Amino acid sequence: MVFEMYWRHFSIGFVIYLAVRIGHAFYKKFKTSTVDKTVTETKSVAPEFDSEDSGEELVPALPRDLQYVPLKFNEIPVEESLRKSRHFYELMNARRTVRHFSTRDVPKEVIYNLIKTAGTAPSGAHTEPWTFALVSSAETKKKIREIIEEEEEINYRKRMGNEWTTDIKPLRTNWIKEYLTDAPHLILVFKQTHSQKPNGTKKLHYYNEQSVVLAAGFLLAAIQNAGLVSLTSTPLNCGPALRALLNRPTSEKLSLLLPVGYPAKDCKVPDLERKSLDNIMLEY
Ligand code: IYR
Repeated sequence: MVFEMYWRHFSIGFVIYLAVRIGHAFYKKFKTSTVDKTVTETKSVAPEFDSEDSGEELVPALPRDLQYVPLKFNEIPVEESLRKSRHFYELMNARRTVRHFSTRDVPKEVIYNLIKTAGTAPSGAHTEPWTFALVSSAETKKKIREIIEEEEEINYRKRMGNEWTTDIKPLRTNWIKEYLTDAPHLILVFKQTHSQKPNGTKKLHYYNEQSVVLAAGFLLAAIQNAGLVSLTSTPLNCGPALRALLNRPTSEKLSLLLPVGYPAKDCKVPDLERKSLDNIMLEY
């Protein structure tokens, strides 16, 4: 009886109820998806980051009373900036990736300077999340070559697939890596995902990916500046075996392997062009 008399009211009430429920569900979904995105991005710059408070007393990784000193800044005239920037561009534009190395030695002192230069790169919260493993002994280079060639053969034959191997065919690469034993030095760049604070707690290495890649860029520039050549290689699936060979902890991941030395006598490089300024820059 009551329903028959008031069915219109009941219907309107039900529709309002449904609208509120649906609206609320959408609101919740939108809210969590924005939160999820933020968490994902935070995780990508600090993978070990946990926003939950563990309850332990936190100590900053840098000294609490960090001192400040005047910036050492040598101002140079604008004309000199122009000359130097042009000169540096020409130097860097002459850099080429080299796959054929001479066995000619390079003094270790030079390599130490290159690695010191790489270590001047900026890093997240000044964590300096890099380890440069310098390998110059013939025996260890041979072991590294064996590990890499074994994995690279599988990479080329199975893992990379047709599209990838077709794309790189003009570069005439394969799994045989003579440069690993010919070059006098190999520098393996490891990124440290975390380390330890002086009080023994875990020190998070924010932006370790970006920091290490920046350091590698500095290293490549330093190699070019020193009149040497390199190959920016990323040995696929070799990280754990190389880490074990060099006794590095699991908190370190292999980022890059750079052979450093002189080019082989008749070394040829592909005739490639670089994009022009118009193609890499937008001005606003
Ligand atoms: N890492 C392999 C394959 C390779 C991949 C790319 I991308 C290159 O630009 C060149 C080679 C190798 O070093 O042979």
